[in-house]
Amino acid sequence: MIFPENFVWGAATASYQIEGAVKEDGRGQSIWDVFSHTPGNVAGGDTGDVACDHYHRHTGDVALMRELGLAAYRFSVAWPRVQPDGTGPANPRGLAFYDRLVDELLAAGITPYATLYHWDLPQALEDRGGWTARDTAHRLADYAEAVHARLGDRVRHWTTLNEPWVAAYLGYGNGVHAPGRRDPAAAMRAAHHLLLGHGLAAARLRERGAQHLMLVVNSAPALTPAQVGDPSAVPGEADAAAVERVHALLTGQFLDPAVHGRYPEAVLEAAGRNGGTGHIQDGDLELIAVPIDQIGVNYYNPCVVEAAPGEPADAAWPGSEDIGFRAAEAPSTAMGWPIVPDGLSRLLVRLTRDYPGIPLMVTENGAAFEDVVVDGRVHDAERVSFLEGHLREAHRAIEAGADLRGYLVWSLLDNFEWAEGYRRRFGIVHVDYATQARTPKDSALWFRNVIARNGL
Ligand code: PNW
Repeated sequence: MIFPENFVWGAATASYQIEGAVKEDGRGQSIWDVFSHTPGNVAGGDTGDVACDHYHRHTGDVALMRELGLAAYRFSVAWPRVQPDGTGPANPRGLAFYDRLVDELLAAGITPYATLYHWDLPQALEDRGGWTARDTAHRLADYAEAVHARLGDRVRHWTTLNEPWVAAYLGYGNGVHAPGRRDPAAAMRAAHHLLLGHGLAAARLRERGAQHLMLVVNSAPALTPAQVGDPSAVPGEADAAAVERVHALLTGQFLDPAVHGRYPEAVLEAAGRNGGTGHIQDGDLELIAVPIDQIGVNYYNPCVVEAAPGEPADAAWPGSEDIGFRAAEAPSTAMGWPIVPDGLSRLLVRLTRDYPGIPLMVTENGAAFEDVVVDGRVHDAERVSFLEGHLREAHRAIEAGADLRGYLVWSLLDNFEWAEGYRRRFGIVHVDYATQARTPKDSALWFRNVIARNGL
């Protein structure tokens, strides 16, 4: 099972999840510093204060990436390192860290993929309304310009946002993520302002000559319980409508505006019943629909739903009031997420159909398991089988016509898994947080072979 020539193999991380060094070189506070330091928000009271100490260990970590044969490394830039208060002149000491990292990656023959926003909003901006405030979108564009001015001569691949659905609905809807607000109307405003920020930042990067622009969404096919494990199952009318609505709320809400310059009807209806659509101003959709060069897809598991009038609404899903969210009948990871590899092929094929002409990249795929180091090894056979199963489906999608250009595993390192803290390990490299020792798991050694032979 060989992948196309020039298929991009790599791994991904995010700033707050690995860097630590939260007070160094003038870094300001982010919403995740405040949120994780507020008791009750993160399992075990964990914070990103130290994390993988990548800020001090980046040289060794890049050497590790090279040993694994990664062709690409997707990282994110911490906005509060660049602009401690989210506005104003850039902090050169904060940018210098990414400058060093990029130079090391290039020297190792690894292509840097920079993400501008992977959820660590400067707290000073949150104090002015965060993503519920329209101004934050303009601030993102200024920040994007500052980062591009420093790194744009060497970084060719730029992502504006990572998973705006999570940032909006877990951050402002059900409060599971920072800033921990619980208000569906706020979440819908946040989603729009994130999109506006994407468009304004993308336009700014384009003006500066950026050529590979990507928006990264967490996407998943919506499936009925019967469709899990049975691609031939055909849902009834009501269930099919539920599936389409969930798809519109999760994926269409972001990709339809960004690519086609329009919102799905289901999103406008949900906004109408949750605070109104007044925040969507004339001309916004034109600003949002700046052409992008690639769609990044983070896939973990499908959304299993069925029509269920009278179910209590899920706080993270305004617009889904008559839809029931179900557990899939499938084995699951340590996150409790069902393992459904063919969800990936279904998704990639659909995205190619809905957004033709825009290449796709799997920007995250991976799983948490209960990994233990035994005699210097981590035998994570479950992760190997998870990754292998998903790669088979990625290959199948390509054969079915999906324009898939690369695959990045989440994650390079075990790291701060947001509300789950350090107890959930997604890395292909194990991290002992007491010593910061890195141990490549069996999955890392397996992945090195996959990369070397460009397939399975
Ligand atoms: C993604 N959910 O987050 C992120 O991009 C990563 O930073 C994260 O570590 C990874 O997936 C694994 O979780 C998500 O609850 C976090 O639906 C939570 C959800 C989805 C994605």
